[in-house]
Amino acid sequence: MIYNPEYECMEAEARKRLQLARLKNLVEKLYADVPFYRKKMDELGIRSRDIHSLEDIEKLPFTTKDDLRENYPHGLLACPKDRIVEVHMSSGTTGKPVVDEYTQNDINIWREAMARTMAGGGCTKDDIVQNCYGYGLFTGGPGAHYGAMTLGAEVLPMSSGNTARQLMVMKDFGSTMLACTPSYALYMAEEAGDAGVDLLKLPISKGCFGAEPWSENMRKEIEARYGMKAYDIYGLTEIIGPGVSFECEAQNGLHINEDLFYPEIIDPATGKALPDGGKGELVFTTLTKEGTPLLRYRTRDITYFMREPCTCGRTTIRMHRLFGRTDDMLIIRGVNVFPSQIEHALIEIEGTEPQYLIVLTRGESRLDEVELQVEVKQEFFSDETRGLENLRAKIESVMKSKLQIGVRVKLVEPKTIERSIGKAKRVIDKRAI
Ligand code: DLL
Repeated sequence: MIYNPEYECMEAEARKRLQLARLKNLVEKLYADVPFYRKKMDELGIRSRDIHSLEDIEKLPFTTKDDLRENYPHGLLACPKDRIVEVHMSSGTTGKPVVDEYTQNDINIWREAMARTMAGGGCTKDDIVQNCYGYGLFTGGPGAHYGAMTLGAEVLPMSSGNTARQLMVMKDFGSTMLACTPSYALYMAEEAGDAGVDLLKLPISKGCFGAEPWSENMRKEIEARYGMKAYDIYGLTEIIGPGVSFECEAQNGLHINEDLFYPEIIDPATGKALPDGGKGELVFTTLTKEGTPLLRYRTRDITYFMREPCTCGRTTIRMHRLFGRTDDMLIIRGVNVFPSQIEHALIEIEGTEPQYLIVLTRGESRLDEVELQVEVKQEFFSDETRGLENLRAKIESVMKSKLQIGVRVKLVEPKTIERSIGKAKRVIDKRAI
């Protein structure tokens, strides 16, 4: 079902006119209300009157994750603080989170974007949506919640974890749609087997999965294990959360809600627009947001645009499912983690050396496991083992509170971790995705 044909099936020229009008408005507003953008635009000598076509967007400055970090927490706010009704956050590069602050109107836009997204996966008012994306500061839980409610579906706000209870609810309440990370969907499927729950006999028939990289193989496996159609959904906290782009029944690229989020693909090295179909870094401008609107935000996600018409009837531009990122951000159990965050946390712990290695695996259980090898000062090894054990427990607890994920720490003697002459190799990712 197409939730909003007026915007999703808009004629191309009409959409461009709408995007241009919204872009000019945004530039005007950012210049007037956000000193950070005013300064950037003054440096480039550009104002909204210089924007005559969508191509002119290239004259405008980019925004990066570092800009968000430096302006934490409220530096990019574009409206009076008392208009904010909700806040979400995700990890930034060195510990400072990335913040999205929403006005009521922003929440309404998010509802609309997520209603389109979940309708793309077949959600209707008759569905019972088991929402196991995390709630709290993460955008996944509330995003899917708003989308399902807007469509009139029934929502089970499960949040992530407690798999035995997830399976019980799935069975007893007859969930028809699943919303979670793809790796958690597979983990639950494993557990279902052990718990004697036959997923193929349950009414669950579709799911919308995202927040982390996944492959066609994972899709096939989820579809086979649940007897469902599995749809890829994409988004990021900075832009709105989930709801930026989504697959339709054709499962051939993700439709971008481009009347709300203007997309570009650039060469990450030069910042220049790539010819159509070129694979590069995805950049978004939020066309209608009020709280923390962003101009040309560099997502660091790699994809290309697909402009051929889609069989579903939507006319929006599509992006290929992601190929990876231009930076070293890891997504572990759906949580964004930068190796630099780990490094920052370690520096503050007495007794550790700044040498570490992150080893990622995805075992039988299908959940990501993290081993953090840390070099510690020699004296710890000559000490009684209690010292080592205390240090290990301390690092684990610091990591848990800083990263929001459990990490198994292995302490190693100085000079054990292999040194590299060039860029240090901090991560060994053995997950087969
Ligand atoms: O993960 C928003 C979201 C929630 C999307 C639920 C889909 C479903 P962040 O925590 O800010 O927001 O992480 C955003 O996650 O830049 C991508 O690198 C990655 N990502 C998100 N969706 C996908 C996907 C949410 N479908 C970052 N495939 C993004 C691959 C994805 N990677």
